[in-house]
Amino acid sequence: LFFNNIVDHSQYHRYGQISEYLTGFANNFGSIARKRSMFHTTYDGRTMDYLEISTNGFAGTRRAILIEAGIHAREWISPAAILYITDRLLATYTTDSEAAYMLNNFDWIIIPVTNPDGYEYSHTDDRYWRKNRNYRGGECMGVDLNRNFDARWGTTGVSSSCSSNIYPGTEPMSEVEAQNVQELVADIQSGGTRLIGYLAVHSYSQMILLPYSHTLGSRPPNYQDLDNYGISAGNALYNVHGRRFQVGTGPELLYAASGGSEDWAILRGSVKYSYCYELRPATVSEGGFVLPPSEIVPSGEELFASFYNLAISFHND
Ligand code: ING
Ligand code: ZN
Repeated sequence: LFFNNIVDHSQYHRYGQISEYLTGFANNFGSIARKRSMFHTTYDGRTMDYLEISTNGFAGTRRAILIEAGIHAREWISPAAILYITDRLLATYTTDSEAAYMLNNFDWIIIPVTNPDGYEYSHTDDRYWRKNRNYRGGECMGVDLNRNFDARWGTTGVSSSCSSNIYPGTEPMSEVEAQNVQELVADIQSGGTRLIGYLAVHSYSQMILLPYSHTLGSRPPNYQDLDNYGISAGNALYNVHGRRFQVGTGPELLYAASGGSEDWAILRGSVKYSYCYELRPATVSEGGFVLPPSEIVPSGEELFASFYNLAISFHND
């Protein structure tokens, strides 16, 4: 399945290649897709590239859905599945009713790799690297970007040891990657609440996590809708390849964790619907973070169906 002959979905790609694919999308679908770079470059000097898709001329009047993939370096299926979805949205939107629905009712902001330095490091040095590559001296390298956001920062699910995989940084939003996301969301939201959905994509566990992640003790005001839409999106996903994704909050299904982008999107970003997907596989014995590349397309197919289902729920809200 190579919708445009742009992206090779049979393997995982390096960051430079992924960035070139975004260029390819923008070149081939220039009237509806454009490539952008975020304001700050990363610690290792990379640009954080993303794609904007709009079928009404980027007028900024449509509601928008943001996809945040690859914030954790080793979760390679996340950028890969999102490249599949991006390719399919662009290549089939004139011929397929699902892609048309998604693109004609929403603008999409797609960040395929939200942690480019860590992602590259997981290719070159350490396949199990998770954090960014902000140097902090001695043994201490890297901040867990999904603990760095300004959402009950530092209160649960973190370690103050800077060598820990769940080190949240020195203060909320201390990391340029998180700042970039914050500024992008502020840009989209300027003048209102245009950004209606925030979809963070991780692996692994096969789950759709609902906010809040930081504690079991508090729920967003629209929790019942979030839960209903999540269950519906889980059923849509199941109907593609029979993979069951559990639906519930982080603390219910895994553990409590503060400073996550999913919570931040609601608490600070004025986003109405926020979800955190944990893609294939279900368990470490099925590969954990090291998912065979043959599963990129099936994983992308089921996630596409799930996002389509969410788009229907958001639109009918
Ligand atoms: N998982 C998420 C993490 O950041 C998570 C899971 C998010 C749990 C939010 C609880 C709350 O730890 C991965 N795969 O990183
Ligand atoms: Zn993750």
